[in-house]
Amino acid sequence: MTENMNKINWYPGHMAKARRQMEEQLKLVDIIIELRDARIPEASANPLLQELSRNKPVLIVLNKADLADEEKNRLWKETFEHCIIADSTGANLTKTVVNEVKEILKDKLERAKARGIRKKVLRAMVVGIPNVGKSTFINNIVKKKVAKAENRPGVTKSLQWIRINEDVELLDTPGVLWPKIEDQDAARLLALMGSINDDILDKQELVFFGLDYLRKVYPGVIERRYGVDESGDDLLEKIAREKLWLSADNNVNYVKAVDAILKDIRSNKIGRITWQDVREQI
Ligand SMILES: Nc1nc2c(ncn2[C@@H]2O[C@H](COP(=O)(O)OP(=O)(O)OP(=O)(O)O)[C@@H](O)[C@H]2O)c(=O)[nH]1
Ligand SMILES: [Mg+2]
Repeated sequence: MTENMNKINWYPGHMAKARRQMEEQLKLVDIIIELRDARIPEASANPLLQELSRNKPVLIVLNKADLADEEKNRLWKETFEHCIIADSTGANLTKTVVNEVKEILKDKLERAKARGIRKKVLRAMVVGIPNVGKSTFINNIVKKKVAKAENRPGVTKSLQWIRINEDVELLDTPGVLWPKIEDQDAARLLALMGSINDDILDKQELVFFGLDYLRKVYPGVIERRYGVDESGDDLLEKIAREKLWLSADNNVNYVKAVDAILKDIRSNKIGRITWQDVREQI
């Protein structure tokens, strides 16, 4: 048995390549727009991206905010210097994002103007972990389906510049994770939200973890969704029996139950849930 057995890690070749290409493009970029998953604002921060973004201003977008706890969205927003809360599948975000970018780059724009450069195109690189919604966010901003978006990680494979208007260009990038995920609590949350290829995951373990967190932090939500008493060690079994996720011989069909619950957790079928709290500042 190797040391890494059962560890969650996913770093396919296209991510390493994307990282190199993002580094190359970085010199053309005025600002980085980093999408985080509002449900896991800390675990969805990629250390590689932090390295990449050195010296560039960063606008944090807490995306999928419609799936996260509204109150916690507000608390998280306060912890970042520049941050917007977004649902990229919802109302148009162009104005909010363009205004925010211009405000952050105000000094730079003024300097350009002073040097007689009339029109400076602002270039923003949109980065973030797989499946966080980068392509959807860009489509929302350009009001067109220019970037392919699907509900699985690893859809965007190459970099693509997209023009919003005469002032701003965005660069869509593939979601990148990092070669070795040291923090396995973060890895588990990434997996639970669907940012890691399901084929390599122990989904049952994820669901146990998920149900446990829900009954601790959001008491009542499991009961409301599945109509079962949420206490006890046999919660998964109780849910499966109540929902009739059974095999022919009347035993619990764990594969079916686990897949169904995981799907519910990833959409907002269980409710708006945030899986990480702002830590107390010491
Ligand atoms: N509810 C909700 N769903 C979203 C939001 N943004 C994106 N999605 C969904 O999340 C899934 C992934 O979106 P993509 O835009 O493909 O994500 P991506 O970050 O480009 O993914 P990769 O290219 O694989 O790295 C899609 O099913 C989107 O519809 C959001 O703000 N709220
Ligand atoms: Mg994409």
